[in-house]
Amino acid sequence: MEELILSLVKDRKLLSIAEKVLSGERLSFEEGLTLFESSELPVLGLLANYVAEKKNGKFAYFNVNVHITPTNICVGTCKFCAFRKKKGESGAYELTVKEVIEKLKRYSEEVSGLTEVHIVGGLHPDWSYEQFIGIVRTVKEEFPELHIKAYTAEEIKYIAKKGNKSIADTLIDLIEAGLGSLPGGGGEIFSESVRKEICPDKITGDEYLEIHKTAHRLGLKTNATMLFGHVESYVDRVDHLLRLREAQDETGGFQTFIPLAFHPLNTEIPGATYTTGVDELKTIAVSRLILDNFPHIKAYWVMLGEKIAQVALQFGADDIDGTVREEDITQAAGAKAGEFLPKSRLIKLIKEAGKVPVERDTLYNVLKIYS
Ligand code: V47
Repeated sequence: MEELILSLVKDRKLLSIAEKVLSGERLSFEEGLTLFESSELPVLGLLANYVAEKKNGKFAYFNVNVHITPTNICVGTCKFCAFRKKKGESGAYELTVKEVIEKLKRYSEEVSGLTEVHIVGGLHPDWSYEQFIGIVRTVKEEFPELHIKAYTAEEIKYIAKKGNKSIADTLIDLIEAGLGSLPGGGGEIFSESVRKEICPDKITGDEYLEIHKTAHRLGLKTNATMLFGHVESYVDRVDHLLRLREAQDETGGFQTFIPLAFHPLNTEIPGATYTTGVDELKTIAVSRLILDNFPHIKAYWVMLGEKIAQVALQFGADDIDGTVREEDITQAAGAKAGEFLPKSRLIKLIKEAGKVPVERDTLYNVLKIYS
C-alpha cells in the first residue's frame, strides 16, 4: 500500500512529506502549508485515510444525539454568526429551564436510543451564573443517563465572569451539576489578526486553549474546532492546527477535531461565499495529517452536507457526528444539509464509504458495531 501511494505522487516536495507520513513522522509548519497548497487531492486523501485507518482501523463513528440551544440572545459581536440576536430584536428567544426539559422530553421520545445532549447558546446579558449552571443541573436530574456536552470555551469564560469565579472553579461547579464534556465551538481561527477582523470581542486563541487545557486537567474530555473558508489564509489554518497539536501534547484531553465549513448567509463577512468540495476534503485530510496526536477527526455532516461528509470518511475522517435533530447556528447561516438524519441513514453513509459503522457514546466508548 505504501509503495502504491508513493508511486502516485507527482510533486517532489509532496513526495518527501508522503514518506514522512508513511513512516509516522511529525510534519512541520512548512510541510503543512505544502499540503494545503497541493492540488494532488487524491494523494492527500490516500495519505489521510492511511493515517486514519492506522489509528481507528475501518471504524467510522456516529452517535445518537440532539442539540438544544437555550437562547440566541447574545452580547457577542462575531461577524460570522448569523444566529445571534440582541435582546428585543425580532427573532430573539430564550427558553426557561422548564422549556429546555420539555423539548428534551419530546426529542428523547422522537429519537430512540439518545445518549447525548449538546447544549450551547448565546451569551445572554441577564442570565446569572446560577442560571447557566442550573440548566445543566436540571437536565442531569431529569435525564441522568444522558451525557451533557455543553458550553463552548467562550461561554465558560462568560459564565465564570458572571459568577466572579475562576475558569477552574466554574468547571468544577459545572461538573458537579452534571457536565460530561466540552464541545469544540468558539475555536474559529486562532490567528490574532483574523480574530480581530471576524470576532474582535471573543476570547483569544490562547484563552480558548487554556480553558480546554484547564478542563482536561480536571478530567474532562473536550473537542476542538476550526472555522474555515472565510477570510483566513492557509498560513492561519496551519498555525491553528499546530497550536492545537501543541496543546494536545501537553494534556492529551482532546478527543476529536472538527473543521467547520463556513456558511455565509446573513453574516457580516463581506464577499464571503460557501466553501467548495475540494477545500472541504483537503481541510479534512490535512487536519488528519497534521494532528497526529488527535484520536479522531469529525466530518460534521450538518456543515459539510451528507455527501461530502460521506466522502470525507475516505479522506481522513473517522466520525460523522450524530442524528442532531435541532441545529440553529448553521441553519441561520444558510445550511443546505438540514438538521436531522436518522441512525439508519448514518449507517448507510458509513457503510457505502467502505467503513464499519460504530455507534459510540460521547467519550468514544463503543455501543454497537454494525458490521
Ligand atoms: O462556535 C458560527 C461555528 C460553532 C457559523 O464539539 C459557524 O462535537 C459555519 O462547534 N458558518 C458551533 N460555522 C458548532 C460547533 C460544533 C458542532 C458540532 C459538534 C461539535 C462538537 C461542535 O459553529 C461556533 C462557530 O465556530 N459557526 N457561525 C457559520 N456562519
